[in-house]
Amino acid sequence: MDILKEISENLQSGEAAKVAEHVQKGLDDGLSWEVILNKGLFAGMEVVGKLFREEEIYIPEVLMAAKAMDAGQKVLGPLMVGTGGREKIGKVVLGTVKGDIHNLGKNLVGVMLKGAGFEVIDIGIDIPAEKFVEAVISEKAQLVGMSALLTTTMPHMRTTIEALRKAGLEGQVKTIIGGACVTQQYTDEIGADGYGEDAGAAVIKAKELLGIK
Ligand code: B1M
Repeated sequence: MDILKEISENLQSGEAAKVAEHVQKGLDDGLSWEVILNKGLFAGMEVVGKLFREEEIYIPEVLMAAKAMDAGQKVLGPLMVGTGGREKIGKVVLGTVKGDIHNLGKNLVGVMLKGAGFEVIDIGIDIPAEKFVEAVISEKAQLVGMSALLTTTMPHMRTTIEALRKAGLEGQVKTIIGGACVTQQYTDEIGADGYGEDAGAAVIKAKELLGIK
C-alpha cells in the first residue's frame, strides 16, 4: 500500500506505533515532512473528524487517533524545528483556552514557531485567562497564542484579551488565535491582533505582528 495511505489508515485505527513507523519509513523513502503531515497525518485526522461528526465513531476511537497523530508528529518534530542554536526572534506564550483540551493543533503551531526561531512557552490546555496573563508577565513574552477547537470555548479568547488589557499589557503583547472554529471575522470581532488558519499561517502572522522579516 502507498505509504501515505498506510499512515492515514493506521492513524484512523489508532495504531500509534505503526503510524510512527510509517512516518519514519516515508522520510527514509525521501518524502518531505510537509507531504507526510498534510497527505498522511492530516488526511487521516480529517476522516476521523468526519466519522466523529457523523457519530460513526466515538471519543475513545478519536482519542486513539489523536495519540497516533501525536506519535507521527513526534517523528516529524525535529525536522520541522531544525533551527539549531540560532538566536531566538521572539517569545510566545501558547495555550489552549479554558474548558478546551484539544492540543494537537496547538502543539503543531508550537513546533512550527520553534522552527521559525521563536522561543515557545507552552502552558498547556484548559488555560484560564489569568494564567495566560501570569505567564506573559513572568516570561516577558511579546506574543500570546491561543487555540480553541470548540464553539463553546472560543469566548475564552475574548476573556483572555480583556484580561491582558486589564493587566495593562495592551501594546506590550500581541495576540494571535486559531483553531478549527476560529475565523478572521471572529478575530476582528474580539480584537485579537492576528489569526492563523493553520500552523504555517500562524508563523507568518506571528512574524508580521512582531515586525520580523
Ligand atoms: Co473533539 N471536537 N471534542 N476531541 N475533536 C472537534 C473539534 C469537533 C469539530 C468534532 C466534530 O463534531 N466534528 C467538535 C467541535 C464542535 C464545535 O464546537 N463546533 C468536537 C467536540 C464536540 C468534542 C467534545 C465536546 C466531544 C464530547 O465530549 N461530546 C469533547 C470536548 C473536550 C474538551 O475540549 N473539553 C471533544 C474531545 C476530543 C478528544 C479528547 C477525543 C480529541 C482531542 C485529543 C487531543 O487533542 N489530544 C478530539 C479530537 C481529536 C477532535 C477532532 C476529531 C480533531 C481535532 C484535531 O486534533 N485536529 C475534531 C474534528 C475536527 O477538527 N475536524 C474535534 C488536528 C489538528 C492538527 O488540527 O486542531 O484544527 P486543529 O489545528 C490546526 C488549525 O486549526 C490551526 O493550526 C493547526 C494545524 O494546521 N490552529 C491554530 C490550531 N490552533 C491554532 C492556534 C493558532 C493558530 C492556528 O494560533 C495560536
